[in-house]
Amino acid sequence: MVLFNLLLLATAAIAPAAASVWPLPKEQSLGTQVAWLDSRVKFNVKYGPPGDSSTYKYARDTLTSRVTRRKTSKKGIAETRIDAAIDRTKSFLYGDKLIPWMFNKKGSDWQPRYDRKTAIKIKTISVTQTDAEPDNTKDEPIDESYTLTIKAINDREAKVEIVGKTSTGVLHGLTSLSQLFYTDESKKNVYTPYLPVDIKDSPRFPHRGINLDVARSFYPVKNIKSLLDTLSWNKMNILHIHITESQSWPLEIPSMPDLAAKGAYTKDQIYSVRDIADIYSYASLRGIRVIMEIDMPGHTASIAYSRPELIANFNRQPWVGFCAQPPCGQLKLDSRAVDKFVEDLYSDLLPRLKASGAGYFHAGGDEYNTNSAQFDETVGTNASSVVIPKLNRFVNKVHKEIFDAGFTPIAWEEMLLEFPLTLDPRVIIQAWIDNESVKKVVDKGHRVIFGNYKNWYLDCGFGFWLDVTPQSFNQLAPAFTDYCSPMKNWKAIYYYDALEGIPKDKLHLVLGGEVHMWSEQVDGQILDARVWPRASAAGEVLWSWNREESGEYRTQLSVTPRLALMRERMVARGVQASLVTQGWCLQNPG
Ligand code: CP6
Repeated sequence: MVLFNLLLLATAAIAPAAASVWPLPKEQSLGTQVAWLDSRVKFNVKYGPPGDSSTYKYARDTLTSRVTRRKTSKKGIAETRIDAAIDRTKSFLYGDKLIPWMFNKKGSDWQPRYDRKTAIKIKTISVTQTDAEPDNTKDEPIDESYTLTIKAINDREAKVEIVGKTSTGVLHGLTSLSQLFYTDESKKNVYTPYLPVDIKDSPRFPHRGINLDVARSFYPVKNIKSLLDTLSWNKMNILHIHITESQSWPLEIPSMPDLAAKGAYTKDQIYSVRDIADIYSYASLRGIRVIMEIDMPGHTASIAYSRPELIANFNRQPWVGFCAQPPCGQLKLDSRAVDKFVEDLYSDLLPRLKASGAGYFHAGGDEYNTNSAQFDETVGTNASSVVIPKLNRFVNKVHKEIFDAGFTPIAWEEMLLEFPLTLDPRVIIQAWIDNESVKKVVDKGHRVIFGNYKNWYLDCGFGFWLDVTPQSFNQLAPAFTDYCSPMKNWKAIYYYDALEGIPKDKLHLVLGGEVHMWSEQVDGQILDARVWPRASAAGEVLWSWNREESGEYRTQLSVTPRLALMRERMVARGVQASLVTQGWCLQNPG
């Protein structure tokens, strides 16, 4: 044992390294040597053109002191993002935010010990953006690729190099960097066991998101910010915020103050104009786009608290057969008052979102109930020959207003597939039912976002209104275990393959996917444990390339130790993530 330890110190190498970057990079080669992060490591930053900023460097910069940056004229968005990301990276590299290496052996006697005489130290981290920053508000994917290397320059010193074309690429590189380091037993020293590191990475899909329902339950802004942080560590780049529902309207619209005043649960459970701007800019600094959804014409009962005349079949009892959940209530389809309401709403809201840098807006369109349409006097029947043309008019008018405000609209799949309506081909469709839906959407030539309820719904909202009795339990059991069980673990998310049956020439229409956090039975108190690490599994499906595409094959067993490590890392950074597996399994792999 002594001999082995000596050997260890002499070569500064430790046992085979399990890869630790989550999600798995497209290409990575990791060594087994140790390199220590010098406590006075220096970040050399080169920002992208244009401007003279490319010459700026951090003059004096250590792990424990804040960035001192030479004064420039106003910082651009790319510089602001990179600077903020470097600050975050530093905070993650402090000992108390890091995890110990935990594979293969019990205890910590196998860990490398810091030895001043033989240690290889990392003294510089250079961070470079090579290209001009793209317009993040446009409806097109941006280049998120990056390279990350850690190389010895002699037998005492190593250096880190991160290169991205865009600030988003640079951010991803910094995210990966922070995942390559551990603490030793002293909890003071910071090391990577992977020297030399060579990573070339880019995502499989441009759209990697979560849909958070903040209207069944209200989430304080601090929960949303924490979610944004954790999304960014998983290289997830979309927060779809389902902000209004039949149950509540928690969104302030200054020109229509009664909407939230009467539609929110309480006066403290309202997102103000400032909250929304704050959320969008917090997300942008982390490379995340926020997509707000105002669901309509279904799921709108809460509008009736301020404008009863706009809503059909409000709070009908019993509700079964007239809406997906109580309370029932849908916008009237062929009403000038409703048209005016949407115009007023959008003309208040959309320009503000545009100013916050948004490019997409979700128009809703799920679960429209034609039985309720019988009780909408502007429709008066559930006959499709009447309902479809009226729905078509309403939805296309709504989409046109969204286009006119400079956004690309997103709509739930029912609008295209169930009724079906004739939609502008630029409308992006969000599928949620099954793989058939995804295939049908691309067959119709629309772009699609996937995330079916059986695999990618994180909630257990189904049946929150049901009275489960000994008699009904067996009947309901399949639904509870299939979709709804809280035991649906990350593997159900990981093995989901939405591309089944999609022809190669249609693959470009698949933008990516979202996991869904419907909030019938979830609020901010337990959000972390419901979302993480299951959303991380989705994050890897969306980021990492599969066997056909890259020759890399990820089995669930090979993934378990990496996901477990990612979970520990999220916990170390303050997220109350659920457990992946026990320490014993990590220490006895295979
Ligand atoms: N709320 C809204 C929901 C659901 C949808 N939309 C939902 C439907 C079925 C299941 C789970 C959730 N709770 N607005 C569907 C898109 Cl199984």
